[in-house]
Amino acid sequence: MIRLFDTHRIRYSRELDGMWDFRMSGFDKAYTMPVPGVWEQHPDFLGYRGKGTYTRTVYVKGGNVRLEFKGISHTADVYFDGQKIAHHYNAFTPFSAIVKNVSEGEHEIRVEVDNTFGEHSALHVGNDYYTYGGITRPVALELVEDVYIKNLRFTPYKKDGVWRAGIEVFIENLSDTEKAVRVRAALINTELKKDVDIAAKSVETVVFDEGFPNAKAWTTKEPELYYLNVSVDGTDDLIERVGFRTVEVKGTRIYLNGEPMYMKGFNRHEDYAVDGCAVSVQHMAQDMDLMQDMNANAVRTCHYPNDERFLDLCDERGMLVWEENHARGFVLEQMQNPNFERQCEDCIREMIENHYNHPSIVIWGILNECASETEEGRRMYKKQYEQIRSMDNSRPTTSATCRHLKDICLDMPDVVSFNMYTKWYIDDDIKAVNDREIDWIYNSGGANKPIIVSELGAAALYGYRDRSMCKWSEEYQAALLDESLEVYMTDKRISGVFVWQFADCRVTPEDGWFATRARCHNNKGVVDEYRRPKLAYDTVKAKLEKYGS
Ligand code: ADA
Repeated sequence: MIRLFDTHRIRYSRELDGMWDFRMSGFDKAYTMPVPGVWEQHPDFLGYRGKGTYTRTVYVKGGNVRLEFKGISHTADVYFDGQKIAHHYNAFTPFSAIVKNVSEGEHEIRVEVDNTFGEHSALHVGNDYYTYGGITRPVALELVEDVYIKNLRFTPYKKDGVWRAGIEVFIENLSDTEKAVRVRAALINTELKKDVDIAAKSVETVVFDEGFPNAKAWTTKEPELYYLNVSVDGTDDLIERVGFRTVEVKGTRIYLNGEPMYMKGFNRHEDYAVDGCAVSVQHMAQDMDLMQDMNANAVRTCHYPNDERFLDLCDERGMLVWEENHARGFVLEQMQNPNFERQCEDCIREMIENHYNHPSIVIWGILNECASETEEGRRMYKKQYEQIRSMDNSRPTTSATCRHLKDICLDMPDVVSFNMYTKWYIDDDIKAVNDREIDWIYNSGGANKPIIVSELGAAALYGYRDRSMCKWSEEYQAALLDESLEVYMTDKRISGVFVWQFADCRVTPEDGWFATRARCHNNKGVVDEYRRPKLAYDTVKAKLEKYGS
């Protein structure tokens, strides 16, 4: 499934999950490979970095074929009957392509997938997570009319105590002639309609602005969701699931529906022992169940946009989301890769265009631990914050820094966030370091802003118990999290904490520094990669229950 609900009743849509033919460059053998999936699951490709080709045939009745790929890791070139129809970089954002006037019958789809590193890939690099290879998220094949709904945006707000919403419907006319169409939007027993003329080969935006007096708010405790059903002349439709909520920053707090909110939860990589990054819905649900069992109300999509089915789950469960663009720990030299700025810009645009309607996303993040201590870095941070605000001014922005006492970008985000590993990487007093960090933030552009501790934690090897409390033992990790959360969650200057990290994840073995991590995994999970709880599980559960309500 491509979403956790049906997005069409009129438009023909089917999913291309299943076994595709597969060839890996340099291998003579023919394979079949599951989609969604990662090729690393096959014994011939356990750690393979290269170029693989997926192929399958599809029968279509004829017409305009629209293919939607929710994620291919990390670069894709898509061919339809041998003609190239799309190129896309980045495993973590969706893309689509349309082939017009396809004849009835069997047709071939070929996807050339590349997960190699090099200058061509500024964001997927050797890192403290793994870049897998494959068609890692779902694929849908649709048939669209010459006039179809390209996208829609839902912006809820309150006026005079009544819920209202702006609804923007983006309609594309693929034909060579102008078209007159009627657009309908149905939401909570309200039916709206507008007639519009759309010029040939263009996109028109139809805007509704309406009150919904019977709407109930989306909150973490009661995440009320509604189906917004938009159609065009009864020949095309798009169904979105929306929630009425507002997010705003006032002084040093973040407000959800006018109430101060405290975000408490986990950093979660999309990585599961046997799934790789192609995490199944069952394992997404398991992650959600475990995080909520530990009393979390928030999750950070470290360090990239997430699978939309997980975001759907967050909408359903009232889980607050910090979603961020794809970047982890780049020094200035890496940010000066000639592809870096364009690849970041593409990622931000695709993230917001596709994830804007999720009520659970309450903050956009950028550039985790990048070169925010440099003037050149500052220019790029500024450009990315401006891009986000130009696309969405309904949510605050932030960035997780580790350039402690040197960061020169704290004046730009709405919320200041920092990652801190006191008593893991730096042996010092947790409270003293925290006080020093916040004092410095207040004097370096971050005054009068909410503060979030976006990462804190320690590593432990699952099953390694040692009552001496040495590092890497489960006992040490539990004790460090207990002490850290006590300091951060009782500090009234802090509006949220994200434990690093929910689950152990695979790291890139080719990279010298990360290859030194035990098992070639980042072992700071509260559960391991099979979601087996460590001692820290109950420690974090107790702390998140006690504080942050
Ligand atoms: C950084 C980084 C995380 C992870 C963490 C760690 O804060 O943002 O991705 O690498 O350090 O485990 O050291």
